[in-house]
Amino acid sequence: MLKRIVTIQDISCFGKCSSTVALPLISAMGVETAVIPTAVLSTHTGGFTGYTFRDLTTDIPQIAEHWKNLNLHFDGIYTGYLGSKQQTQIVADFFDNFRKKDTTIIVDPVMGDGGKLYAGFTPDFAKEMQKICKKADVIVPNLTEMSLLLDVPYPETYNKEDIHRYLTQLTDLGCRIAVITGIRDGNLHGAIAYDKHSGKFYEAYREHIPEQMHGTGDVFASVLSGALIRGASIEQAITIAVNFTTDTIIATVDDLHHLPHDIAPWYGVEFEACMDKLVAYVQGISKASH
Ligand code: PXL
Repeated sequence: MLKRIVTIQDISCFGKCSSTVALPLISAMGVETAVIPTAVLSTHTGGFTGYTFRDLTTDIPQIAEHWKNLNLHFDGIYTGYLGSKQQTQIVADFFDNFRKKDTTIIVDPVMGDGGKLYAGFTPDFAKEMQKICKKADVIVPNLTEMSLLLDVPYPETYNKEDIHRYLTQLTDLGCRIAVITGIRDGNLHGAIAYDKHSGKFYEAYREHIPEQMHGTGDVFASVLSGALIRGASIEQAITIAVNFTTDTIIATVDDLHHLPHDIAPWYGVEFEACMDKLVAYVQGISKASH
């Protein structure tokens, strides 16, 4: 039976992030992908100036109401960039209305990166974001979002013990599994997860590519969501997400140098060139579980 996810995040019309990444990637993983756009922007906010921003806060409850009448069922709910603080309550209500016992809820608490908030966000957004992290099964912050959620300083340096402590504190917010992305360890780059049910930590790494590219967090969270819904364990899911995200970064490096140096990172990663790898990773999940 085809599995179905709904992803709740913005549409950035240009710039390959959020819904325009989640839709193709999760679909390629063999999972139907419904969308609820939280806002429509002409581009993402990570570099471009002068972008348009249409807030869709009042549309979301109406979409949810219609879907409730249709009795739609979702195997996964995956949330990302929200368009307003009020949307955290609306999304929390959506979880309550659509969660069945077999639904997996993945929250990417999108708020910032590199120790800085994204344009339009204030630190108090974190208190609101905690509300939906509490109701999630899996949360996927980067180090900046972890520091906002836990109200600790952004860690410029850290060791594995620090990350393990942050992860357990993140699960204390109420979710079962926390994954911190963008972890550096020498020449490696990856993610560490903690599952409070098993009490275990899991890690996945690939080589660090010293280039800045926008939208990689959304690639990671989308692939993680698709893998979990296809039945991967959290260990398999972070391995696939780290591998695929790194594949897309490597595929983009050459073309990056054909664009002006300052704007190139804004154009996102060339995940389109790596779809065959994604399909192969998904086939690996079925083999592992049969
Ligand atoms: O990639 C996260 C993201 C999603 N959506 C919008 C953004 C960003 C990050 O800058 O601006 C609109």
